[in-house]
Amino acid sequence: MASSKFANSVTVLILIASMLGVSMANKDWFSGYNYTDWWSRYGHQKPNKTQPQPNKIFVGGSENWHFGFNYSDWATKNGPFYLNDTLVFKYDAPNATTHAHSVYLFSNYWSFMNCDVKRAKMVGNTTQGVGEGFKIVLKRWQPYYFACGEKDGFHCSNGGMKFVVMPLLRSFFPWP
Ligand SMILES: *[C@@H]1O[C@H](CO)[C@@H](O)[C@H](O)[C@H]1NC(C)=O
Ligand SMILES: *[C@@H]1O[C@H](CO)[C@@H](O)[C@H](O)[C@H]1NC(C)=O
Ligand SMILES: *[C@@H]1O[C@H](CO)[C@@H](O)[C@H](O)[C@H]1NC(C)=O
Ligand SMILES: *[C@@H]1O[C@H](CO)[C@@H](O)[C@H](O)[C@H]1NC(C)=O
Ligand SMILES: *[C@@H]1O[C@H](CO)[C@@H](O)[C@H](O)[C@H]1NC(C)=O
Ligand SMILES: *[C@@H]1O[C@H](CO)[C@@H](O)[C@H](O)[C@H]1NC(C)=O
Ligand SMILES: [Cu+2]
Repeated sequence: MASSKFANSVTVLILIASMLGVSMANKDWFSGYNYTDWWSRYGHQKPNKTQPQPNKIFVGGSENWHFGFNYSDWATKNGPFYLNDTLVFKYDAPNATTHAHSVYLFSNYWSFMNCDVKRAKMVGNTTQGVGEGFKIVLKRWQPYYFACGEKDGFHCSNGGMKFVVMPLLRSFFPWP
């Protein structure tokens, strides 16, 4: 019993020794990376405390907010958006030739999918898109389900005037 334990200890010692030997032999492995160089490049940098500023995004870009444009597609291609970013909806006031538009927020995904504007909340009425446009700040970390509420949801379901935005948190560690 005792001798076999002793034998095991020896085996372990030999194993350790051989591992050390291997790592000693591979000592050069560490020198492949120039730490002095790394330090001179990054070591002295202080984390950049200046936060990136929130953006102002014009919904639809130069297309503004109108019937027959795919805003889901626009949102995918122009996202992601971040907390405290401002979305600006620009649309003309209705007259004899221009259709009315508005901005509604749905409380959940299913209302959004079904364009159930009756259960949505109007945030921008038909005249608020004029001039500087209707502005909304993405203050909360939640999905925002936007749509036009006109023609009982027709602009939402058939006019492409709907999109969802999930504002992201900007990086906690903006370094390096
Ligand atoms: C490592 O980088 C420092 C600073 O750039 C340089 O002075 C030094 O020569 C480099 N050492 C090697 C071994 O490349
Ligand atoms: C830190 O932020 C400022 C202001 O945004 C920027 O001008 C500068 O280049 C940044 N520095 C680094 C090291 O990222
Ligand atoms: C709008 O674009 C999205 C994503 O690109 C696509 O899945 C969807 O089918 C498009 N909708 C219409 C009505 O073309
Ligand atoms: C957004 O703005 C509010 C009010 O200005 C501020 O208290 C909050 O920290 C901001 N949030 C982020 C994630 O920048
Ligand atoms: C309706 O409004 C549009 C955009 O503001 C304008 O171009 C057009 O001339 C107006 N039409 C009438 C009949 O007032
Ligand atoms: C839209 O809202 C603005 C500001 O709250 C108000 O002055 C205007 O009368 C409203 N327009 C309509 C058509 O309800
Ligand atoms: Cu509309």
